[in-house]
Amino acid sequence: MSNYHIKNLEEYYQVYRKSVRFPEVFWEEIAEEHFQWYKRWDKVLEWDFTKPEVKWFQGAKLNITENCLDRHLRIRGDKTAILFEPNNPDEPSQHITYKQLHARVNKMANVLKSEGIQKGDRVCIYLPMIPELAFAILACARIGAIHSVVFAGFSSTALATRINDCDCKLVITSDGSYRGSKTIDLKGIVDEALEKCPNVSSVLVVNRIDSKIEMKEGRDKWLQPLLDEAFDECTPEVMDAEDPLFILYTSGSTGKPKGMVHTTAGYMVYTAYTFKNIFQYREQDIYWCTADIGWITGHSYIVYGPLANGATSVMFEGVPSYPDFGRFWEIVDKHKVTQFYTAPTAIRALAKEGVEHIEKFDLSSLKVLGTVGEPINEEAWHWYDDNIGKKKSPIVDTWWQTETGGVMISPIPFATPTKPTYATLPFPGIQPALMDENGSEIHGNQVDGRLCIKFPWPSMARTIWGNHERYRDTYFSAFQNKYFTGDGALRDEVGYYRITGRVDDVIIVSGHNLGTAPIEDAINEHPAVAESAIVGYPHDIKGNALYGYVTLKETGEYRNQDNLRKEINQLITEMIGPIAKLDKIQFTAGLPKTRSGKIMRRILRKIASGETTNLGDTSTLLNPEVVQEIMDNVLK
Ligand code: 7RM
Repeated sequence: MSNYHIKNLEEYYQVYRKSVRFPEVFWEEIAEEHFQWYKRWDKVLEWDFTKPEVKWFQGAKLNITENCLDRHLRIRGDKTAILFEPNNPDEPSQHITYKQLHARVNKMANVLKSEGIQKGDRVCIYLPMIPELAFAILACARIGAIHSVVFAGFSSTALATRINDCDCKLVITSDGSYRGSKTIDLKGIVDEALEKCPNVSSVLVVNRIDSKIEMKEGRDKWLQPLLDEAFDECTPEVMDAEDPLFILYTSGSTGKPKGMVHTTAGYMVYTAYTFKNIFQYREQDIYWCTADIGWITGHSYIVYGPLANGATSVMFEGVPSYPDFGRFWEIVDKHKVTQFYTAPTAIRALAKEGVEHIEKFDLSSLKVLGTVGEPINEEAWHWYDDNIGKKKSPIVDTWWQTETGGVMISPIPFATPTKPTYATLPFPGIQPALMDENGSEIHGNQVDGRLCIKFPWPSMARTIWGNHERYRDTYFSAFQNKYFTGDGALRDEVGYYRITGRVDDVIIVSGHNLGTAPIEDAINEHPAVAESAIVGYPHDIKGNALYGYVTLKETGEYRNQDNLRKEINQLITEMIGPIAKLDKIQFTAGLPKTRSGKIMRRILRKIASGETTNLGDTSTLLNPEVVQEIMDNVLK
């Protein structure tokens, strides 16, 4: 009996029940049947959410790249592993076979070794969506180095913070990147960041755009000549199940970004198993996830999950709007994509452009459509279903997080009947709970509450790099003995979940998590600014947009200062990146506060969303007069 590929709803419930009653047996069977281990585990699971401590497959020895590469060579060595589609449609696609991928990863692993990188060292990867990004990730995993990929849209300050937080020794980057009709000077950003990173001793540079860049003597090297010289075999490092595989930063509602630490065996087992089921993956499929590998979606469902299954994973360098809004559909048609996985913000942006961009292309290869990153609204869901899936491809609305490593709540195509805006049912092994504000679990259906998970799953993050206490405080202190997701959810009459959104100060803009605190910190750096508060408000395409309320040190004529608006956004771009720029900035005489001095964001959120009458309970307000002033001058 193989419980690897779930085929219908009855089987789902059967597998799910088993995964809850006998979690260790359940995961052990999957781990045993589908992966290669140098040594078997001594114990499947050990856990204690009060510490918190979670260990899966303790005692096992493995290398994840052996599972993603070597074991495929004999049976599918000439099959395409990575199908690279460049930004420029006139540049040829690259079909990188498992054999070629293996050789290129091994070469890169040997280069890293010759640069002095050893097991446990941290390597920062700051690259655009080019094949070298996948090679670099796997090369680190090959030698047991811990990769920390930083999305190449982050600014030099954000990059420096991340490099220093986990003390990376080496950075892999490129001269620049293509983004639609523009190029971006990535190496320049790295140079600026490294002025603040004394411990980075070497930088390996991929030549992507053939630009003239400065190479710092003794620190910077072009990667290609080193690869040309390197041997194409590198014995995989033997890793413990719980050895860290990677660090990936995610924004918190306060403080600096959190370096989520994922470990080897559990992450591999869970991402591979979810990939296969959620996309109903079959050997001949061409799978495409449009995310950037700089986010968890790309780590788990462009690189590790698909490759562990021997799949063909499309990697797209460009943007949905270049050369025009038909690009995604052109690629689906060109490569006969069978599974397509994207974000609601992309769907909404494409829906706005009209169907003529779709009609030119044959989308009949598609079997499964996926969405991830934020709640999908009903209109976008139907547009996707009607125009892309032609009502015959199930939509998997997959809910999960950087912290969870893999998809947690999602339909299983052809098994779970879908329902617009619902992520539907927990994946086998996942035990959700809805909690009320007093910390009690809410049982039964047709209820809503805060979404927690009450039992460990293999791919959960094990800690925050260098700050286990923050890990405990953030995720395991709000509700006793449970992992708190930070999201709110409701459960309908049949037990389907609908994620309603964040209940903390994280705002999801175009699918990117942004903490309000770091943006406010950036604004407050401006010499003219006294105080600021950021809230989200609904936006047609981005899901949420950012509204900033800013008070100035010098009052007087403060309301219309477009230069100041530009300067503030410039500061945010420098400190975080363009994704965090504010859509609207209102200068105000003051911010509404409670008697204890807390900014009442709830009120600001309502005003930014266009609410003018029902502001809820304002009885604890210290300064009601500012609310009227803010409402009178709200930006439409
Ligand atoms: C994979 C990813 C995590 C946050 C999460 C939610 C939101 C993600 C959905 C969703 C509703 C979904 N990781 N979120 N997927 N909300 N429906 N299908 O996005 O760490 O970047 O973000 O994203 O709020 O907590 S993430």
